[in-house]
Amino acid sequence: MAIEKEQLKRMYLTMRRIRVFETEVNRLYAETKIFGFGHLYAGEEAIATAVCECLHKDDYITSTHRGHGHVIAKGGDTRKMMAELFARESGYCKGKGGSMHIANLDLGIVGANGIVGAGQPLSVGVALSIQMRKTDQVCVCFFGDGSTNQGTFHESLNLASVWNLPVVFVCENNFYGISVPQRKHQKIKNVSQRAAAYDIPGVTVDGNDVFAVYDAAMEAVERARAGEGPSLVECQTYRHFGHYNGDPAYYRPAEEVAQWMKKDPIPRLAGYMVEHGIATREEIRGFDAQIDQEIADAISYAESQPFAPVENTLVDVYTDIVEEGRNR
Ligand SMILES: Cc1ncc(C[n+]2csc(CCOP(=O)(O)OP(=O)(O)O)c2C)c(N)n1
Ligand SMILES: [Mg+2]
Repeated sequence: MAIEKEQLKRMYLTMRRIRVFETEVNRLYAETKIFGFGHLYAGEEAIATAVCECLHKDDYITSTHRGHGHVIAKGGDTRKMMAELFARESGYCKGKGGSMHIANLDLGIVGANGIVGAGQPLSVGVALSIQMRKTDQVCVCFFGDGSTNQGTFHESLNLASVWNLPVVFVCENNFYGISVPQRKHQKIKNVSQRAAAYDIPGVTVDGNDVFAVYDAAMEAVERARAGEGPSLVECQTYRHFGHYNGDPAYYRPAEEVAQWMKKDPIPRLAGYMVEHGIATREEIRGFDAQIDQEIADAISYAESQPFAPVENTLVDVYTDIVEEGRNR
């Protein structure tokens, strides 16, 4: 499926936006400007970008603990995201969700999720609601290789298959679940093999190739939108940082890291654009400068905002101790 020139430039900008956001967030954690755990998406940008390019604004996504890239690709505002990470009131979840809980229903972002394997059943629920409301929306469910050993993965694929639900399961196989390599946590080579057990289509693509992801995702999205049911798209990739911001990832062989760095999806796309006359090197440098500025602005904005007030700590929290009129 052909991608228009302007669309490709937009995709480059999105990938670069995710990369700079994550690189800066990594620095901000190290400088203790922000706190907690940050699971960075750098290296995996082609997946969220290409998949979300196949979606409409009113389509849904479910996400993971490594969710910043999904939010940005689905149209999230980097200022509101950064404010959330800085625990400021103007963040997406009023500064109370943080990195692992960014949600925004206006953008169809059902939420990042700190519980591995929790996004799959959520996506089935969303897809069931689409089917019951008889709209042509779809739900994309992003998840990692490690989560495919959870019961929730199997239950969700089974139910989505049996009920023919409009959901696209997108596995971001970065070959590790924390420090455990995929070959030690499951015997299958490709996660997509598991589609056969639920009689749904399953494909494996190079997740660092934005075109390969786009083609596979578009086919699955169109199938779901046409009422033909779920698919499993496995995108093979590699994270540039450790599992989380404090992990130096010593368990990964240097040679393996070096091999994957050569397949970095961003220079790959830039190279393609230059080679095919879609953008000049100078234009690419202009795009990079534009994104650097945008993320710098997002950080200044976040730092200028007031903290989430302590008295609102229990507001909007489902587990609030019931106090008349407070928990809405
Ligand atoms: C139910 C549950 N079990 C364990 C954890 C701890 N945990 C956090 S991330 C992670 C690994 C996830 O690996 P994968 O699904 O491949 O995603 P990746 O981090 O590689 O993107 C684990 C085990 C958790 N958060 N939730
Ligand atoms: Mg993984």
